[in-house]
Formats: sequence, C-alpha cells, structure tokens
Amino acid sequence: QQQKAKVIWFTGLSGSGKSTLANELNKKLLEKSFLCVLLDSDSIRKGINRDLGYDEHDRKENIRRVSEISKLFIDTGVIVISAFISPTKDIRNLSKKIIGKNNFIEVFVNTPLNICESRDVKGLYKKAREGKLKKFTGISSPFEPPLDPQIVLNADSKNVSECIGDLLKFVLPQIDS
Ligand code: GGZ
Repeated sequence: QQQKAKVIWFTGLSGSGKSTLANELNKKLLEKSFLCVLLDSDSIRKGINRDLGYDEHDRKENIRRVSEISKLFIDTGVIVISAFISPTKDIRNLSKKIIGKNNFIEVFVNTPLNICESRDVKGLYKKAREGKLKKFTGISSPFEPPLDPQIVLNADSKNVSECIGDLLKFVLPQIDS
C-alpha cells in the first residue's frame, strides 16, 4: 500500500468519543492495508508519560512528547492517529509546529460538555464537580474549541459508523497515493 503519512489528530472533551472514533478509524485503515499507529492517553499516560499530570505545564509536555513521537512515525512513513484532549489553542499550535502544518489533520469531536457530563462513563465529571478531581477539563480547567479544524464530527447526533464514513471521505484522498 502506497501511502502519504499524516497525523490525524483528534481533539475534544473527555467522554466526547475521541478514543472510540480513533480506534475505529485505525481498524478501518488497517483493513485497507494502510500502515498506521494509534496513540491515545490510555497508552501514553500509562507508559512514556506516566510522570505527567494535568496542570497546564504537564498537559503541554504531554502533547509535546506525543507530537515528537508522531513526527518520528510520519518521517518513516507511518500514519499516526492521535487522540488527546489537547485543550488549548496554544497546545494545539505547539503540536502543529512540531509535526508541520501540512502533515496535520485536525479533527474536532464536537460533543457538548453537557452530553459528555451526562454520560460520565468513568464518573470523572462527578468527581470533578465534587472537587475531588482538580483541574478537570471543561469543569475547572479550560477547553478552547478549535476555530479552524479540518473536520468537525458531531458525534452526539451521528453514530460511530456515520462519523467514520465522513472521516474516511475526508482523510482517504489525503493519505492515498
Ligand atoms: C482531563 C483527565 C483529568 C483531568 C484524568 N482533566 O475520559 P478519559 O479520562 O479516558 O480521558 C481523559 C484523559 C485525558 O488525557 P489527555 O492526555 O488526553 O489530556 S491532555 O491532552 O489535556 O493532556 C480522562 C483522564 O485523562 N483525566 N484527570 N484533570 N482529563
């Protein structure tokens, strides 16, 4: 499979559906014989970034390292699917700068805070509201929606396969060569 290596970067709140969509995209691309790798907070924060927390400095360092890793992959021709909250414009700009704007496909998973909070799959929003979890994105730490993402997925009104369909239509022409 000939491919153009890009970073497909998912941004959005905790519980917005980033990881689900990123996993599904990874599966679909592998089925089509693209060579790709998935990076998300579950794997990265348990391993290479286990020394980092969630204050502004640590989030920025988290994203800086992930971006450097992503760059190494695309330099060897591997497509990267990254799913991190990456909450601020400043943090996402750092990532774009490291990876290079032309190699960066920004995907905004636009699930509103009230929906993410009502799902609360891991009970983290409840803990954040009770003050037991500090600096929680959307509650006690900022989330700045991206102003010019390449694609917006309204994952609250569309199901996973509809979102993946939209995403593939947009992404395939950019990675297929
Ligand atoms: C946000 C937190 C926090 C705080 C723990 N704020 O829903 P999850 O559990 O699985 O995804 C969240 C994940 C966010 O890590 P990222 O590396 O994506 O964040 S960032 O890009 O801002 O560095 C959540 C869990 O970690 N989590 N504490 N305070 N999310």
